[in-house]
Amino acid sequence: MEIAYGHPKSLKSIQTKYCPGCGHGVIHRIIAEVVDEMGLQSKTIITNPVGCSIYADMYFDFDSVQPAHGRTPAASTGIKRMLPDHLVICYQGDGDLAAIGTAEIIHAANRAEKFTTIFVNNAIYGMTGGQMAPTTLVGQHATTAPEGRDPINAQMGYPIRVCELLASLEGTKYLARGAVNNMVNIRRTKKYIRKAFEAQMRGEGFSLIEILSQCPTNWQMNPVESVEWLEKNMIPYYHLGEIKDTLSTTVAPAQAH
Ligand SMILES: Cc1ncc(C[n+]2csc(CCOP(=O)(O)OP(=O)(O)O)c2C)c(N)n1
Repeated sequence: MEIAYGHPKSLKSIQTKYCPGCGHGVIHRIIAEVVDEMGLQSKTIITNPVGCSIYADMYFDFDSVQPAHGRTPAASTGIKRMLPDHLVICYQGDGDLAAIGTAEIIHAANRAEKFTTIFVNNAIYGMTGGQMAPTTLVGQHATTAPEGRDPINAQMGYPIRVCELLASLEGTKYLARGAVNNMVNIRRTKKYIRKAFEAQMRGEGFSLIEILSQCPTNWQMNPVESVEWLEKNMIPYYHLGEIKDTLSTTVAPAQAH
């Protein structure tokens, strides 16, 4: 009961600016719960991005740095290298990570930097009012794709599957994709986050958890419709699960009989 209804210490008790139905608030909460469960509040630093979660530093009750748009992996690199015993969280939207910051994340992952990226994929630019993101689905409407994303006639490109793209890099240790559309997926996503944070604290890197998240305002739906839309359209394209797991196992090998 206390876990379900209590408030994580790592999250301040103030109302967020997020729209009704937005996934950022739930994602903040599960991150804060994991930080509390691991007893890391005083050792956690988040680099929070330009995007809707620009105010995340007002909500998390641990240290933060706000880099320029897309540059969170570079900032996280510097922080983690200087403070290797700290938990460094690189929080990014899909515009931040997969558009303006593409080079940053690819090279940080390829260098096997030992921080964890939380990649919030809501298939659109939220903060600036619904422009097409690299993750926008084919046919999905955006202010910059009023007829829907069209990779063939309008050469708008195809939606990028970031986990699968990064999986080919030797430097990536753990890549998983979750969602915040229902309790089962929220709990599963929290497990992925915990696994990545534990690996980071053992000194293993690079880890990234992609989280499919609702953006009812810019998808022009109500919160319930946005959850249904995510289930029907995003999950079939962005498959959920652990995409790559090359972490050193802590489980003893099975006995031979
Ligand atoms: C250098 C720079 N270029 C462009 C912008 C404008 N800008 C602010 S937020 C944003 C997109 C954010 O989208 P995303 O990363 O998907 O996060 P969301 O808001 O959806 O959570 C853009 C293009 C900026 N602030 N700085």
